[in-house]
Amino acid sequence: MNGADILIQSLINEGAEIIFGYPGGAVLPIYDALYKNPIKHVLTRHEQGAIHAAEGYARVSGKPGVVIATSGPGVTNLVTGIADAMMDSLPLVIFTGQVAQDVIGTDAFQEADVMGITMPITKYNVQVSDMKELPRLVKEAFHIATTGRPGPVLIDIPKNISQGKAVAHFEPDIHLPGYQPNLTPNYLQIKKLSEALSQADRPVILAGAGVLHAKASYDLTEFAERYQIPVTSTLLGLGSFPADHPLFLGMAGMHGVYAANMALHETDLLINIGARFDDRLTGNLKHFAPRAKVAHIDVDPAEIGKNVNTHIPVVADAKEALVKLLEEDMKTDTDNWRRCLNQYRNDFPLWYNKGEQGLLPQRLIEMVHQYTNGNAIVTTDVGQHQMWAAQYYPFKQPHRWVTSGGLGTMGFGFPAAIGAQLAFPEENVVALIGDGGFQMTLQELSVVKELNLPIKIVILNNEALGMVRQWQETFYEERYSHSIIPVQPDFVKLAESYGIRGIRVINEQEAESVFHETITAKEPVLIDCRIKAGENVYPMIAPGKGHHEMIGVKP
Ligand SMILES: Cc1ncc(C[n+]2csc(CCOP(=O)(O)OP(=O)(O)O)c2C)c(N)n1
Ligand SMILES: [Mg+2]
Repeated sequence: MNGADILIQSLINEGAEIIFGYPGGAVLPIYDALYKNPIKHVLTRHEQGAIHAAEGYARVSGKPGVVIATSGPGVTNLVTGIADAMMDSLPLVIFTGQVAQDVIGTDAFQEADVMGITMPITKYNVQVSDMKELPRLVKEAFHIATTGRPGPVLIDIPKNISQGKAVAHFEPDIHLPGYQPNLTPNYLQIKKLSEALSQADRPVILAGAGVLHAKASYDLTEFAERYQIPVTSTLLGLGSFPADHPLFLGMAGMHGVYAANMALHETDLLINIGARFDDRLTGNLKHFAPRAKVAHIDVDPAEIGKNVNTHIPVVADAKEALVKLLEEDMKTDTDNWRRCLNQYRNDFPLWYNKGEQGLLPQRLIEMVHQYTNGNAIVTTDVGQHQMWAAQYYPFKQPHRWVTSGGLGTMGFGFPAAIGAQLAFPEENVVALIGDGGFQMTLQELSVVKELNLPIKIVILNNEALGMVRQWQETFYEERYSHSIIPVQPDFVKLAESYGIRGIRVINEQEAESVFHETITAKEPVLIDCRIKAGENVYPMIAPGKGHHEMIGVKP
């Protein structure tokens, strides 16, 4: 077999169902192998589209997303997506073409230092130096990407390797002595956490994406219910606990719900399960959870104590830790605490100016929620619309929320919807996208048409880089420097030029009837929603402030 055939056979052996990619000189042998092989390949129209689609696929399915790109510009076009997957712990296996081994280091045509460029943004990267190693490297790549804390793994393949011939052995042993993720919690730490819980008056759980990666949502629900512990979540943790559950306080953080942020401020035992304590969640660390004993369950030991001083570290898979905690027998009494938080919830709920003229973005998301019965897979881009989606589309189930949390990548949401739809062809996938971000990856409309993917692209069009505009209004005395978009394409005609149905809505009534008619239709539709310009996301923790200092909170 040649190296490319060995690669494709190794992918099939790993159970890969679909590859997102883009061809070029250094991967021609691999594309030739794909020509002969039935494995499904989706040709996106830009490598960034391929990698975000793979992320969307991985996020909803839990399976690794597989990507192929050529050397040089092919790889550099992947960089944003690799960094995004690294920040949000998404399992990807990426294959990049490289110039032939004898010209590496000569500035050969389309040569880039892929290993150097991707070293800090991959969980692991390796360049193949011997073709016989390929089956083992592929197996190890899938293993590393999907175990412990998931992440992107990259294999760089020089062209002479994919072209050359060898006899391959397809049952390689994995040999990774330095990589042994610890999944099982230390018993003494579980004991300490149980004791702290039985002594606590005001415990709260902070659920992060680690709960989702560990598929531990049901264990989390059981744990919270058994001990009547209120639950809040990070942006990426949404869906890990049912949003309609009486113990759920809502999302915490910069645009979180007042009750959730006050729970973090007033708690005496903060149980972080699989969250990174990033700055958008914690606000000013000096004011973060000032009265709390902090317990942190995380499969990645490097996370513990990284940002927040931690009293009870538990290095473990979230599910294994919760199962062990459920074996303990504790007494808790959280009646007063829950009464207090319910009071906050009732007194300071999310609000918007319901009576106002125009199409309000918050109302629009509520309508999308209503017409999809709260069951859609929702992807978003980055900006105001992302925060409104997080606030106004409550998820009852896990693995339906696809957003770029860590890197905050504009251009993510639309291609991610393609990957999510390919993972679950029968599900209702709605991409909630800003007019700015859509213009970064809209070329993938071509893929939607080609594969007839019934994605609904809902553009929350405020003719602005809304989140930038909001910060300029609030913190830069309304100096709107380069945040208003003066010229836009006609998004309806744009969709039509790709052969996709496009509809414009300018008020609530139109939006209502269009969502009613199209949001669960079996064909792709782009809906250009002209939302009220100048609307802001509230409440908010301003930069440098603590959870107790939120602005835009209204009784
Ligand atoms: C690739 C990239 N460039 C710049 C930014 C900074 N940024 C964050 S939100 C935002 C505005 C996004 O505008 P739009 O897509 O229209 O969404 P809106 O905020 O209006 O809902 C910008 C420029 C980013 N997050 N990603
Ligand atoms: Mg916008």
